[in-house]
Amino acid sequence: MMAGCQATSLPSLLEKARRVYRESFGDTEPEIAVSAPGRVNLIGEHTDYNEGLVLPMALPMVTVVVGSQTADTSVSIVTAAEEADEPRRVDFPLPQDSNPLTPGEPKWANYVKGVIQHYRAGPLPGFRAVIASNVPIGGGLSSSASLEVAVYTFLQQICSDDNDLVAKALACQKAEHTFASMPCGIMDQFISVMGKEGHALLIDCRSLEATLVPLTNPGVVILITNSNVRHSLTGSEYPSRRRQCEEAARALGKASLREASMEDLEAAKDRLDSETSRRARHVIGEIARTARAAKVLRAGEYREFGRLMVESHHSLRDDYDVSCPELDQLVAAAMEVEGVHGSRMTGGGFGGCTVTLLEASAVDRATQHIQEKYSRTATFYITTPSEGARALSL
Ligand code: GAF
Repeated sequence: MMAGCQATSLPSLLEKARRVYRESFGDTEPEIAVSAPGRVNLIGEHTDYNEGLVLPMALPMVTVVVGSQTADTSVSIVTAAEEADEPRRVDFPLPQDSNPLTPGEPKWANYVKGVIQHYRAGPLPGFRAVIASNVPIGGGLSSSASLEVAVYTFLQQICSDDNDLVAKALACQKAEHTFASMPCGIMDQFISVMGKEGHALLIDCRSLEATLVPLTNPGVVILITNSNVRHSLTGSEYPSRRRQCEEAARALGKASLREASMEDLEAAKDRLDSETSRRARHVIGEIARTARAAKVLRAGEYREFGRLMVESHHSLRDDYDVSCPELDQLVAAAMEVEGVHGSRMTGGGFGGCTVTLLEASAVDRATQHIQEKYSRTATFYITTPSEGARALSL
């Protein structure tokens, strides 16, 4: 699955989680194991919170939760992440109406607490669990959504609940809004819940309906390149882009930018400052590009799909201002290689990864060329569309 870097395999990740569980909880074995994937978005960036279209796929990289129900009313969670510079264990009582959970320290535990607080299919019993993940943190591949969805899936297992999948994605999104102060759209949680092996998913973020788009041609490869510039979306940039989009929609008299056309934008140009207008131009253009991209991908028109990817990158760089010099370098270098159809930044931006669509025969020369041209050290992952959250057997 990898070029340049080997992500821990699922069996080793699971084994690591079990070992940490034994070390943390008196040499007992966990009874339940679940996993939930990270994602890469092929196209449709910063459109989800504008009720637009997105086209992500679930990754083979996952967050795993192993654990067991207990007889009391407390929760104990340990992270197996070696690089954690915060305490690796948290213990707290289950929330009650009179005593809800609130965000605090350590930060990694907020995603877990948020999901527990918003889990509505309860009542929850006490439990203890260990979390292990091979989704790169801060790499723009949705490590947080995979953690939220994995925790939710674990809670479903202990409550024997097979709740509505859309409700599950929405509860995890709410956890991120309220416990991580990140006003994200629905894409990351949705794909982590619903991903399907061999398919990307065209998600309509207005109706929350999704259509499978097959992606199984062995001659075509999806390459993720990590810039190793760490992105963080909890700062002011993501919320301010979201606000600008809402402001643009209001000025255009629309419920969301999904309802707006380029003509509407042109007609309203005196009512919008130039920056807000560029933000809206990206979103309106990107929604149309994503609809077309899904169509041409289905038809196997990879060159046209690649062209749309590059157009998307330029729009994110020039109109939405969420790229950075490192991501631009990686895209430019990829596009110099014969056999590369397209490349773009993926996810929220300001660092993280690019996604590149290329011929299988071009992988070695592409990774070599990109690394030669890149001013830092890149990490490469050759990846395939994978399954959404699921229970694992122990
Ligand atoms: C982040 C958010 F979490 C998503 O909801 C989406 O807005 C994405 O940035 C940009 O497309 O991953």
